[in-house]
Amino acid sequence: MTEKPRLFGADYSVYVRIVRLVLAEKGIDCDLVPVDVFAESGPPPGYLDRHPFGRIPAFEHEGFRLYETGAIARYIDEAFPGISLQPPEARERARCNQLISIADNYAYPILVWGIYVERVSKPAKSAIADEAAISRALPKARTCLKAISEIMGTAPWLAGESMSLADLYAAPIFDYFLTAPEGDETLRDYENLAVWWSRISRRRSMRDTRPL
Ligand SMILES: N[C@@H](CCC(=O)N[C@@H](CS)C(=O)NCC(=O)O)C(=O)O
Repeated sequence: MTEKPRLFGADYSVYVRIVRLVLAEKGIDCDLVPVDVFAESGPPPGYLDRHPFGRIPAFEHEGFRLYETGAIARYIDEAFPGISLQPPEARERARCNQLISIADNYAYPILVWGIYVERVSKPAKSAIADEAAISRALPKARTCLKAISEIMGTAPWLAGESMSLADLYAAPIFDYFLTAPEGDETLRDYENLAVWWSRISRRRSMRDTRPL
């Protein structure tokens, strides 16, 4: 009987949610240990021993400590039973990894920080949205959706015939992006992504990991 893994982080975090989605899709129970990196006092004492860069998530399984979402997600997929979330065929797996890189390097900063944080999150905290920043982010957001849409093509999932880590990386990013009117408007131009979104957003794992 393997020990229950522990995930350190907060439910609002895109990256923590990616790991929670991987765990949920594989049917693995896990303890979420609260760590709020955005708290005024910073992360709790000792957290930097788990994650020297002070980000969330961090992960521990039977004494094996890990940080960086890509490493955690692949470890969970390979070390635990359940459906496989990495395509077995080399080219589909390369597409899956390409999409993960796109999510890390372009979609997360542009769709979440460039659009969602400015348009939705800041006004919700009575701060003023930076319209110039949104205008600068919008063409880049289109580039993100166009690239993801082209890679997906006519497949049912982003990296091919089966749901993969690529879908679980993109889904929390899209969930925030689509709360902004600009997100909804942009998605309408990419029919395959709109169909993908209606497919993934209805999954139980998405409901169970929704930030409170
Ligand atoms: N490269 C990290 C990125 C994780 C990340 O950026 N997490 C965000 C929350 S979604 C964070 O901890 N931000 C705190 C900060 O930027 O100081 C990973 O893949 O896990």
